[in-house]
Amino acid sequence: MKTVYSPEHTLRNAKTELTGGQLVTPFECPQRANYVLDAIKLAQLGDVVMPTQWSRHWVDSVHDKNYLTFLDTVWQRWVNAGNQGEAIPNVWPSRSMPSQRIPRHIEGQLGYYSLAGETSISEGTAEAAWVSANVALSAAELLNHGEHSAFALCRPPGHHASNDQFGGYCFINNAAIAAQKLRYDGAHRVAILDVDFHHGNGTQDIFYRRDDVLFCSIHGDPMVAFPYFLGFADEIGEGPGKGFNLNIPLPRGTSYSIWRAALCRAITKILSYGADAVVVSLGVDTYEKDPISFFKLKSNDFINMGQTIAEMGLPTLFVMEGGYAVEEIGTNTVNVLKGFENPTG
Ligand code: 5XA
Ligand code: ZN
Repeated sequence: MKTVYSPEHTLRNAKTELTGGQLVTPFECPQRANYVLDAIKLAQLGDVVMPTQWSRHWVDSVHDKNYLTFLDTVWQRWVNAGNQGEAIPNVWPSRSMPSQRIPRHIEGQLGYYSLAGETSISEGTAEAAWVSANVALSAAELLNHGEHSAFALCRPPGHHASNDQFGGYCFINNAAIAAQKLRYDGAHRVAILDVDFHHGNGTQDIFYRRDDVLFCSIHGDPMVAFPYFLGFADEIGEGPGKGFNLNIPLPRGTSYSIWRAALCRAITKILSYGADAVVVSLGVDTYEKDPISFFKLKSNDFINMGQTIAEMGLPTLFVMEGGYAVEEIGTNTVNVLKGFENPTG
């Protein structure tokens, strides 16, 4: 399997994350992608290729134009306003202030265009997010050229980014734009299978009213896990999208046997949907030692995860999302990809 990777992910190198009332070094750090790349080379998974530059059209097709302008300009505007630290939102349009006006002040805009406050915007963040989008699009193009599978080593991740909001370490929704491209390239029906520990609220939101992209997610119960306000089992899609959204929230301490039963449920749904291609939002923060999650998957379980996904027999694009047990992220990610390539092994 080929991997698409760009060293320019390091443009995203924030120094602060608001967690536990403190500004800590972000869990989503450049070392993550470096560890994954090293493991791919060590396992001789296949060629590692650079992304090509794609038209903005693909990103425009899932994100609001004004949001993208905000993303492209926020850092300079933040600095110009005299701020010393990284750009962190601190006010939101809450239930008691449901105004849809977009503030002019950068502080107000940060709140308007964010869904969480842990994710600081730093110099280079927007540039890295655009490179990450190009990584996803280039990997999708490999499927268009007849590859059965490809791995987009995206960083920053994307599945929390909605049409017009960043947060949860995500800015541009890489899996969503890849699904858009696969549709355009001829797949009539695309399924997105999100196996990250966290619910992919952004991806769900983008496709919630559509029947041409099925979204299935297995994740920590949002009553007790980020993103808290989306990801419940009764969210099944709306309008033409009704029946094309499947959420499987699972409790603290979930082991692989329970998790795998959920995967098989999602796979049954994808097969009965008749998907022509699958995009896997591949987070490995389901791992037992992940510092911000609460499932109990072991490194070897990720091999079986890949093998089980392979049983669908569909063209599959893996898109990197979360995973913060940094020293094991390479092994766990490559285990999924190796499992996919050796379904019987
Ligand atoms: O998949 N999403 C993540 O791994 C980020 C979660 C951020 C929680 N504050
Ligand atoms: Zn996650």
